[in-house]
Amino acid sequence: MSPPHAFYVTTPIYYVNGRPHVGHAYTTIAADVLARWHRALGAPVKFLTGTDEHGQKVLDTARKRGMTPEAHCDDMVAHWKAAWVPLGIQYDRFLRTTDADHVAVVQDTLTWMWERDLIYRSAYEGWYSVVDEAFVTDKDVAEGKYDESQLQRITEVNYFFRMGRYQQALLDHLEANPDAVRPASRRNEVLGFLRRPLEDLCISRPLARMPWGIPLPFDDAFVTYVWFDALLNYLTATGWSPYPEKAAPDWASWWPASVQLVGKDILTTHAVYWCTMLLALGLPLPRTLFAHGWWTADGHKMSKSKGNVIDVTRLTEAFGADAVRYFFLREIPFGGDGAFSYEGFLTRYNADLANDFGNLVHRATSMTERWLGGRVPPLGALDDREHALVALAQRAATTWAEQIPELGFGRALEGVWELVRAGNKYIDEVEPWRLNREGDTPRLARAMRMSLEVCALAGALLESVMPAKAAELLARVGAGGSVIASEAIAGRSVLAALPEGAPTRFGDPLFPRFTEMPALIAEMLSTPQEAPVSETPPPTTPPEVAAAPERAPDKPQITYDDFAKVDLRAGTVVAAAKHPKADRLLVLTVDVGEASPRTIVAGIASKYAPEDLVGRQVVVVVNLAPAKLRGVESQGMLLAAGGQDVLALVTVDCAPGQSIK
Ligand code: ME8
Repeated sequence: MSPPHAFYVTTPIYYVNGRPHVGHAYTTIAADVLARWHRALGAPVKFLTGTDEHGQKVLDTARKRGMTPEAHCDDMVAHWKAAWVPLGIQYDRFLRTTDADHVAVVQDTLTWMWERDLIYRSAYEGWYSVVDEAFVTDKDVAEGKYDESQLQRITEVNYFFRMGRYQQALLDHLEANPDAVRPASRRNEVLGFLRRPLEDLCISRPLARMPWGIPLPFDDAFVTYVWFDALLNYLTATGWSPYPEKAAPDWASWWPASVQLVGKDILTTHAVYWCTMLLALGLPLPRTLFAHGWWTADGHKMSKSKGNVIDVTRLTEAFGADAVRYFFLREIPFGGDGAFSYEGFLTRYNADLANDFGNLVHRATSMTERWLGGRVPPLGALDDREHALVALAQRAATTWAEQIPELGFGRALEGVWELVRAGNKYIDEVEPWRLNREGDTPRLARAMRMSLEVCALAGALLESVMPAKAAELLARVGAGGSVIASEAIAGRSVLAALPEGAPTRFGDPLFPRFTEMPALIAEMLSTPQEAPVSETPPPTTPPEVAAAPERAPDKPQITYDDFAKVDLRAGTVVAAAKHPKADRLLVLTVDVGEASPRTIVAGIASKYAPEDLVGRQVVVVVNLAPAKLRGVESQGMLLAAGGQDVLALVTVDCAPGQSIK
C-alpha cells in the first residue's frame, strides 16, 4: 500500500479585534477533526491556524483600548490560544501575521512581484469598507450592498496587484476542477463573479493614514494592505519563499494545501484574490477551498460587530469540549447555515449523547461488570441478528471513511448513531438480563461482547470528533491502545477486535444527562444582555383574512428565534405500513437526506392508506426529540393541515434533506 499523502489543512487567520466565538470555533473544530483523522491514518499532517493582526480594524480596536497595536495583539492572541486548549484543538502552527518569518515572506513576495511588474503604482479613488478591510465598487455601493455609515471615500496613490490579468486562467481552472471550490453552490457563485470584469487589487495603504501593516520594501511611505498580507500566511507556514534559495527544503511537500476551510463571508477573497495571487506566483491552487455556512444567533450572523456572539469557552465549560465538537458538526450539513440556540444544544446533547450513546456504553459496561466479572467475554458463533449488526458496523465504518475526507461530518456521524441505536435495539431484543436469569452463559457472553464491540467501534470512529470521550470509552470497554482505531477509521472490517479477557470498566455516565440548562448558561441567560443590533424589518400587518369556521385558537406570538429552532426538512416517503398496535397511526420510513431514512409514526391513518404515501414528498420536523408512540419510536414528525382530524399532508417539491423555512 502506498504511504498516505501529506495532508495540509488551514483555517482563516482570525482578526484580533475581538475574542473567539462559536463561529470561529466551528471552522477550527472542523479543521482539527480532519487533521486528527489524517494523523490517525498515518499521514504527515500540517494544521495551520492563527491570527490576522494588521489593518485598520485592529488598529482602531487597539486605540479604543488605549493600547499600542503590538500590546493589544499580544493580549488578544493569548485569548485566542487559550480558547483552543479546552476545545482540544491540536494545531501544528499558530501563525501571527506579526511573526518574523511571515513578515519576511510578505516583503519578499512584494519585491518579487514588483521586479516582475506584477505590482504597479497608480492613483485611486473609491469607497473603502473598514469592516471588510477592502475597497468596494461604486456599483455595489449604489446597489445598497454596504452600510454607507461604514464606508470612507478615499482618493490616494496606492499600489495594485495585476489581478485582472489572471481572470481567464482562474475561470479555466475552476471549470476544469469541480472540487477546487466547494460546495458546488459556492463554486457557481465564484464562477458568476468571474464572468464580470475583474479589476486589479489595491494592496497598499499610505503609512500616514494606516501605519499598522508591513512596510513595502520598495516604498517605505506605504504598508501592505490586509488581505495581501494575510493570505500569504498559508504559504509562510510551508516554509515557501519566492526566492528558492530561501525556501525550506520540504515546502513543496505541503503545497498545494489539501483543504482550506473558510466561512462563506470570505469566499471571494480566497477563491479570487488568493487564487490569482498564486497564479501570479506560478504556484498550484489549493486542492479544495471549502466555504462553510454561518451560525446565526437571534436570527443574525453571529459576529463581533453585532454583539450577538455565543461564548464558546462558556459553552465548553458547561457541556464539555467533546459535546461542543459533536454538536456543531452533527447539527447542520457542513456548508449550510445553522441557527444556534441553547435549547437546541441541550436537546441534541440529551438525545444523542446522554440517551443514545451514553445509554449504550452504560448498559454494555454495567452488565459485563455485574454478570461477567468485568472482562471482555468470548464471542462464539454469531446468529442472524448479530450478523446484521456486524453488517451495520461495517457500513458505519465505510461511511465514515468515505464521508470524512469529503467533509460530510454530519453523514459520517449519522452512520455511527445508526449503529449506536441498533446496538441499543440489539440489547432490548436479546434481553441479557433474561439470559442471565436463565443461566444461558454462552449467549449472555456473546450479547455483551457484541455490545462492547459496538461501543469500541463507535469510540474508534469518533476519536477525531470526541478525542477525550472516545479515549475514555475505549479504555472502559477494554480496547485502550488497541488496533481498532486505525482499522476502523480506514473503513475496514472491525467488529470482533477486542482482546478477550481484557478488563472492562463501568464508571460515571460518559455524558451526564441535563434535566435543565446547566447553571453556567442559565445564569448568563437570566442576566439582561445588551440588545443586539437588529436588522429584521418591523413586522408588517398581516392582510385581513375572513375568519375560518374551525380556526384553532391563536397561540402566543413567538420571535423568529423561536421559530428558527424548528428544523424542517423535505423528505420522501420510501415505505409505509399500518402501526401494529394502533389503528389511527401509520409507521413511515422517510428519506430526509441522511445516511439512512428515519422512522416516523404519524396519526394520519384516517385520511391516508399506506400505499397512497410511498413516493410522496413531505415536510418533516427533524429535530423533534424522538418519542415512542405505542411502542414504535418516532424520529420526527410530519406537517399536516387540520386539527384532531388530519385534512392533508403538507407537501413540497424538492430533494430530500432540503431545509425549509
Ligand atoms: O475574516 N458562523 O477574520 P474573522 C460560521 N482575518 N463561521 C464564522 C462565523 C459565523 N457566524 N463568524 C466567523 C477574517 N466565522 C480574516 C481572515 S484569512 C487569510 C483572513 C469564521 O475574524 C469563518 O471561518 O472575521 C469566517 O470565515 C471567519 O471566522 C472570519 O473570521
